[in-house]
Amino acid sequence: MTALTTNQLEAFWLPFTPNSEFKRRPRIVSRAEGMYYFDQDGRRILDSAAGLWCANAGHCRAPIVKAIQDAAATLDFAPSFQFGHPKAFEAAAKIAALAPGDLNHVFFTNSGSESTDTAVKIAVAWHRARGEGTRTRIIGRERAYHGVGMAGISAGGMVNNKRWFNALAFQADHLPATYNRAEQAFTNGQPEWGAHLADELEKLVALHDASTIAAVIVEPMAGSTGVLPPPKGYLDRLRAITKRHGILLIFDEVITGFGRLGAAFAAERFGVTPDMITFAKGVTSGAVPMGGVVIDKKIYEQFMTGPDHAIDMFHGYTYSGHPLAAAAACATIDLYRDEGLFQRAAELEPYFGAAVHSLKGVRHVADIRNVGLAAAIDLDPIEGAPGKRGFETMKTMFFDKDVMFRVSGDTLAFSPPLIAEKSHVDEMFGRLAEALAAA
Ligand code: PXG
Repeated sequence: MTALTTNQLEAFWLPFTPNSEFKRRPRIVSRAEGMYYFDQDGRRILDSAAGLWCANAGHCRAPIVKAIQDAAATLDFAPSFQFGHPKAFEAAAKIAALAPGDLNHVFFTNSGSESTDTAVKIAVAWHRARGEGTRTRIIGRERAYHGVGMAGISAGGMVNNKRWFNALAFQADHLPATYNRAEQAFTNGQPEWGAHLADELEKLVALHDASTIAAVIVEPMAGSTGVLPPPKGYLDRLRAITKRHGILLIFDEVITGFGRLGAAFAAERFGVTPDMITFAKGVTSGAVPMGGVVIDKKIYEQFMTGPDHAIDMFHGYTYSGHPLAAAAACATIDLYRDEGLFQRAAELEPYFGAAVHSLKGVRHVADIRNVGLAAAIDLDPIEGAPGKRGFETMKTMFFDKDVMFRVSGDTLAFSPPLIAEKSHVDEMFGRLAEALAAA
């Protein structure tokens, strides 16, 4: 395969990328298998990021590939407005079966961002349908990432996603982030400190009154801003406070869903059941775009009380429950079950945690956090150039050490496919230690 020329690189504006720099020396992969990407020259690169936190079953797995191929040849598209097709129902049932409590209904989207928009709209509509139409306020959290749709921008807590687009966003309040380096540095797993930060929700209730608040949305473990595991007891408190005030609790499990934390959902791992769970990424192991919201039956049933000819909720996407995505989801969830991949992630967690913490003391390492098969390493920023050390480390690792991972500022994030072996874990962190020591 020949390398792409500069002209061929020009048209595609890559998302969340410095494009000019990228096009001078592009990082391009053209094939994938299991734990590895391959570049156009056949160089093998260890995928320590499951793509973008999504290829949880590993890449190009045969049963998923076959399901997509069969679907493409059998039913390329079918509408989900007023009509249906079998695989969408099958996928919804499989997802609902994995979700805890009464989270029995699934609304399909195509991405995490659309899932945030959907969950927030359902929350506001549900309160209105019950006669509490004043409940419209959404509460997110600092350092949250809920995607780039309007609800994600509004409820999210990353400054670069907000400041450019603030004029378009709706007003939302934010709980404080749960991370505090002075209290939590180099914690392996959930920090002891920080459960009390959930009590800030009581202050927001006192300020605005519960009758104006529709929902709280949080990532059970913040992913994009650098793997922030919830402090012990934090999610339980959030659940208790939301329940007390009739506020819906939404877990954004776009990253934590489908085994990342060693259970189907983080809700299961942490023993806290929200009213809605948003998902995407791992539902198809990244093979076809798909997202959605798992919804508690009390919410769903509230919408089912109108006349027979009337639409119950004015929301949906052309590609909600797309046949290829639904087929991929069914095959992926079956593969997770058949290979016991969630359990496997749980079993590898102690080894993975010890391996990442072995980098404590390595040059430039300022903090390390982990839970499940997710870990982040904060590097000390280069003075006057925040983000540069992270960016340079990512490039060195990709080009010279054959390892791919995610970088956000000076934070490196690791989230390998759940099929990872101990040798892969040694490889990713061993090579990183070498690269940092030489930098
Ligand atoms: N919620 C969460 C918790 C996410 O992590 C989204 C929503 C949005 O999903 P879509 O499918 O619209 O992108 C995400 C996305 C990173 C990284 O490097 C994380 C995401 C996407 C790209 C990069 O951490 N998460």
